[in-house]
Amino acid sequence: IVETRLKFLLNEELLNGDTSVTPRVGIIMGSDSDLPVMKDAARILTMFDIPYEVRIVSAHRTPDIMFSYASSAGERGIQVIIAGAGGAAHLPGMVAALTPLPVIGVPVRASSLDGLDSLLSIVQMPRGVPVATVAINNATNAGLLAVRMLGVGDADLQASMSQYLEDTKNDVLVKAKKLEK
Ligand code: RP5
Repeated sequence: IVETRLKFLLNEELLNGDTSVTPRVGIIMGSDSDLPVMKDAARILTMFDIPYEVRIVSAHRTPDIMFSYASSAGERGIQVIIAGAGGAAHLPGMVAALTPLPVIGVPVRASSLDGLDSLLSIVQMPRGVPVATVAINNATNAGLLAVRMLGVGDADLQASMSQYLEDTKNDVLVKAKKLEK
């Protein structure tokens, strides 16, 4: 992955998205206050050249919008949904109940319980409706998992992921070498 492909994305650019291409990943979140965490998923998808859209969709405040978003996502070309929420974080589970697409949940640290409330709300889905849950505030891993899902049957995307892993390893080796000096 070439460093120059990394763009720093302003919040507004993120929310507007690139309307010229059909998004393959939907990044949704319960509030704009989740955006500082959730933009890490967008950063990863940008690195891998995967089109995405970003939307504020609240399970509690805009349940009708959540319903229409989740139930129409597949027919609009979305292949994976990344859903972030904090507190009593129902969004990922509710969305997973409304679509056959894979849903990745990001527990956002939003309350005095340090994100444990969000984590348990998202990870403890009852049998039958899975949400692939990443660590608290770890939207980077949500983006990477979405890339891996889209990479099934896509050799080029898998090669890019292997390169990413190689780059990650080299980063560690460089830092370890510096410490030795
Ligand atoms: C959740 O409530 C959102 O996902 C957010 O993490 C949390 C707080 O929302 P705001 O009060 O900041 O809008 O629904």
